[in-house]
Amino acid sequence: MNRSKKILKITAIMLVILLLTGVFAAGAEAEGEETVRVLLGDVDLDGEITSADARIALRISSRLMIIPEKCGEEYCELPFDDRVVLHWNAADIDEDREITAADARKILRISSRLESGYEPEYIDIPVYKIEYKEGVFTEAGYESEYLGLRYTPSEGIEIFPPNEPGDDAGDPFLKAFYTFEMGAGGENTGSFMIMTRLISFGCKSQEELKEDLINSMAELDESYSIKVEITEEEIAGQSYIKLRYITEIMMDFPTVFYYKILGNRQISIWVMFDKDEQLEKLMSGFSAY
Ligand SMILES: [Ca+2]
Ligand SMILES: [Ca+2]
Repeated sequence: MNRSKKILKITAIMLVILLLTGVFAAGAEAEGEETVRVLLGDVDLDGEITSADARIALRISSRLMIIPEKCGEEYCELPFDDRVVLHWNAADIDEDREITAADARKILRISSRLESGYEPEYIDIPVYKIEYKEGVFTEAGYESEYLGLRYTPSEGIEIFPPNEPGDDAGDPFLKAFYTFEMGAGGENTGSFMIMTRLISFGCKSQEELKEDLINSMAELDESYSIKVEITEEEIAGQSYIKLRYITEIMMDFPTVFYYKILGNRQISIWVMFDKDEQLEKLMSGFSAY
């Protein structure tokens, strides 16, 4: 299999895995730099619950919209990432961590005063006020101030912008929530990819993420006989959760994921290789920004 086909294949598998290991946390309980208060149901953040909010929630539920065009002044100042998280949490009025038609229906009922015993409910959501910035390719390799990483490929390794995720490449949701930063690989060297994901329901600590991974992997293990090892490791001086597994789904590829929580993003580095020397060689290119 040539390299680009291999990368395309692993991108498709990776998305499946990311969906399987969905990690959402209640925003109100998480630690952020600052929190802002949001009225549940006020999806456009203009301070009141109207039929416009129900309409937006419905559009979000059918993946037709990510973020409303208008919002209250104090919210409009926030970076895109933070605003997505606020709109998202406000739309999930039944607080089941999903935006569905049921949320839209409930918001509509409140706006038409049909919801008996309705009391306004507010939640505090952490905001980070750091605009997400993708890394750049330089003469020496790749660097990202946001991630605090540089990558300098060793001999035989090339770096490249990773392929878009297959058929979903045009999906605005994927584009907003997942950023494919870069990939690297070469003949007989294995390959890796860095991607980041916006955590739409607020943020959790790295410890909580680790616990979630352990729990969701235990479930996977039962269903798919996946061997999993979860430890911690430093990359460029930062601590990452390291998840290593071998599975029949992956067949010939041992796989390692590195995860880190950074503000409202989850950073993943996904490595596929045949031998441990290849993993070491690939990872030795990382240094601190
Ligand atoms: Ca509103
Ligand atoms: Ca919901």
